Parts: sequence; structure tokens; C-alpha cells
Amino acid sequence: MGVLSQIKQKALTVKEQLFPQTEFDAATLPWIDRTDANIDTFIKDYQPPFEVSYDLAEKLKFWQKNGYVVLEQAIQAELLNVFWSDVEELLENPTKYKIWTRIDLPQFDPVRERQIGEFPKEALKGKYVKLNDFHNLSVAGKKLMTHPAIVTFLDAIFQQKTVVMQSLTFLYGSQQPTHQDFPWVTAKMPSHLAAAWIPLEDIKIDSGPLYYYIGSHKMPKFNFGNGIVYNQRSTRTPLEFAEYLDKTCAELNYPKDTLLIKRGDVLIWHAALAHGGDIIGNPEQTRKSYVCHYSTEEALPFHRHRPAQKPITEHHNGVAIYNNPDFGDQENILKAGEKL
Ligand SMILES: O=C(O)CCC(=O)C(=O)O
Repeated sequence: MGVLSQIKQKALTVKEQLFPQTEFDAATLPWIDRTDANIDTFIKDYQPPFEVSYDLAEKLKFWQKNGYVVLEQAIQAELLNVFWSDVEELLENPTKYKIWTRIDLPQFDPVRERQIGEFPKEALKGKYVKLNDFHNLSVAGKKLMTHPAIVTFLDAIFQQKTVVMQSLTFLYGSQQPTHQDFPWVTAKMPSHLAAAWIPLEDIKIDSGPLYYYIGSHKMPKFNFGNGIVYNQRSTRTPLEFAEYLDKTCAELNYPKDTLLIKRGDVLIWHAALAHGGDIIGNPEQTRKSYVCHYSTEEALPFHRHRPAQKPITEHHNGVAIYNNPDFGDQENILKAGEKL
């Protein structure tokens, strides 16, 4: 590190320790998170971008109170089928494609994240595998993450142009400890964040389902020693964060719920909802899922891998999706979704 960078790091460390951010910035908070938000007033004038089958006002009220919503049977089977065929094509022929893949097993230390073709094929169909940004390869992936039912809800809560931040695809449960997303999946404004959890099969109790603490999006935020967002200057660990969340949610009586939704349903959750992946009870039981994180163009005007670069952008149902700057030739290489 050069001398100038060292001075900059030092100055940031001192600033963050003396004046840590303790809450989301009130000036840029999405309208629905403000104390004076009135959903009945909002809904009178709101023009949704798509017609949807659910009661938007009811879902917004549920979101405001609980920090999540489930859109029941919102996604057509055909789109889910085509998306999962694309995933299977990738897992069958990994050396044909380029995508960052993580396998959280000690046998792959010290480099658990690699291009997919660098892992043995058998390991890709096992547990602890996470495919990063599969939507860049798959047209069906892009269509699924920008399904009108999801887009309408995001448009209503953000009231700004939605952008895709990242996606994760899982074959098995993640078994991730309790966390909130905003300290990790950071944009310029950590409050401009929401995620959709899309099951590709009915979720079974022994598959290591997602769990969440109802209403926990309103809990006091954890201080990583230098504020609410985790970075290389943080003095407290992800494990301490998980312990804080589990303990505080219990103390504040936020009920813990397990997500047993069905194929066709979607869960959307708030940037600050505490959640995690349960322990897998049956090692054979898959939990096929597609997790998509979204932000706004104001908070994330670039691809997160190239903050200094103008992104190449596609628009699907009004949502901006940045092409993957790491693997330009791979964008939309899986085209089966074009016919949908
Ligand atoms: O699906 C899971 O088990 C975890 C996903 C998750 O926590 C996340 O993407 O933030």
C-alpha cells in the first residue's frame, strides 16, 4: 500500500471510530421506512408498473410492520423450469462457462471462490456450493429476477429506479449464521436494499430452510467497532454480529419463523431483516433456490466489481441489470429464456 493510501486508511479509521454511523441516513431512507409513511395516502396516487394479482396496499402494510412479504403463487412454472434447466446445463458442462463459484469446504482452502471450471464437477452438485451472479449467463435468470410481481413491489417500496445488485443460486441449504444484509451487500446507501428468495421446489423442513425474525428490521443496529457497515477496518467479527442478532431478537421478542414456501411463491425481505439458513436435517434433501439482491440506481450506479467504471446496462421490465464486467462474452449465453 502506498503512503497516500495508508494515510487515507488511517484517517478513515479514526473518523469511523470517533463518529461511527449508528443508523441508516434519515435523508435517504426509502419513504416506507420513515416514521410518517402513510400507505393509504401513497396507494391512492400510485400507478403500479404492472398489474399484479396481490393486494399491494395489504402487502406494503405487512412489509412495514414485519420486514418481509410472501407473494403467493406469483411465478409461472414455465419460467422456473427454464431457469432451472439453465442451472443444470451449467452444472453438467462447467468448463464451457465462466462464473464465480464458491464452495465452502476446507478441501478447497485457501481459495474457496474460483471460476466454476476449476472445481471438480462432482463437488458442484454437492453441498456448500454458491453460484454467484448466474443471471449474467442466463436470460431466464434475468426474466425471473425481474418478474412483474417482484418489480412492482420493489418499485412501490423504493419509488426510484431499481437495479440488480447480485444473485446467488443454491442447490442445498446455505446454513449461514444469522445476519442482516446491509453490512455486507453494500451500496452507497445501505438502506437502499431488498432481496427476493425464489424457491425452485417446495421447501422441506429438513432441507435447512431460511429463517427470519419477524419485525427485526426495526431493531437497534450492531456496531462493528467502526459503524453499521462491515469493512476491513471493522474491529468486531461476523460471529459477534450473529450472536448479537440472535440474542437481541430473543430479548425483544421478535418471533423466529421458518420459510416453508412453495415453488411459485416468492419471499421479499428488507435490508435490515435478521435471517439465516437453518441446519440441514437430511443431507439428501435439496433446497433449490435463487436469491436476488436489489438496490436503486442512486445507491448503486455501477457494477459492484467496477465502481469506477460506467456499466453496460440492460433493462428488463424497467429494472437495470449490469453486465458482468469480468466475463463479457458470457452475458446471456444461456438463451432458452428468450422464448418466454
Ligand atoms: O438462502 C439462504 O439460506 C441464505 C441467503 C441469504 O441469507 C442472503 O443471501 O442474504
